[in-house]
Amino acid sequence: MLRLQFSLLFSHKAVRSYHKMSAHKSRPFTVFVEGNIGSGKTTFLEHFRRFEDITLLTEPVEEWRNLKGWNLLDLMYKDPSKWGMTFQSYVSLTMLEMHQRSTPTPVKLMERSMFSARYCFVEHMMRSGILHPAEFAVLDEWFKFMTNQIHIDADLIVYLKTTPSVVYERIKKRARSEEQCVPLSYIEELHTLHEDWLINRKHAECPAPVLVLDADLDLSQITEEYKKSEHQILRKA
Ligand code: DCM
Ligand code: MG
Repeated sequence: MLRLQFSLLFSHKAVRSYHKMSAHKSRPFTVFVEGNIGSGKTTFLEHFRRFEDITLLTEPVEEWRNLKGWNLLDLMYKDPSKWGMTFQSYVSLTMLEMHQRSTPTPVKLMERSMFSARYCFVEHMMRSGILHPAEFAVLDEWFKFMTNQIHIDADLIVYLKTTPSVVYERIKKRARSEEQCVPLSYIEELHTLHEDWLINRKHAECPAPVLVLDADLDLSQITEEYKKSEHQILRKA
């Protein structure tokens, strides 16, 4: 009897310490920052640099611009039908690597995700006929495999909501060389796809609750807007 009680006590203790350990080692609170091109995603991430215990993962654009010397972003914008598939499959790979990257902090903030790649950019390429239906089918099968077989953590999506004409002006000012040929109609279509995914929930799975911020505001006012998300992202009581 005594032995039984002792072993029960021991096992309770073991369970408690196991929980402590797993709580400590548990995965970080994971936030995706989503929004149209030029919506200020990178600026939003920079805002959080002042806080401790948060890992910032910016979109791997530099990797897309230099894969063994090849600028896939540029190739894709110059000849989307030829390079769209190659570009989006490399985007998926680099995004998956970001989703899988372990972080030493309790909060992980990521610029975009595999989900916006699929539901906004690949979706646009499919609908506009840039991707051949067979190319789309391959990308979609990869996406389904990755999201079904590999657990992708997501706790919150911050949606930097903008008006297409506002970000269009910003993109022209920012003058990222590859994007200079982008027409307003493309930005409008991407806007609709973000809205359909995150607000209207029309055609796809949304992996986490969505916090919407007004990202039309200019730099002098945007900090106040960003601050509205600190509470949820930093998990303050
Ligand atoms: N981009 C893309 N497809 C993706 C993700 C991004 O074509 N799946 C493009 C859009 C921008 C550039 O990459 O031209 C970087 O995105 P942003 O400026 O929105 O961070
Ligand atoms: Mg950016």
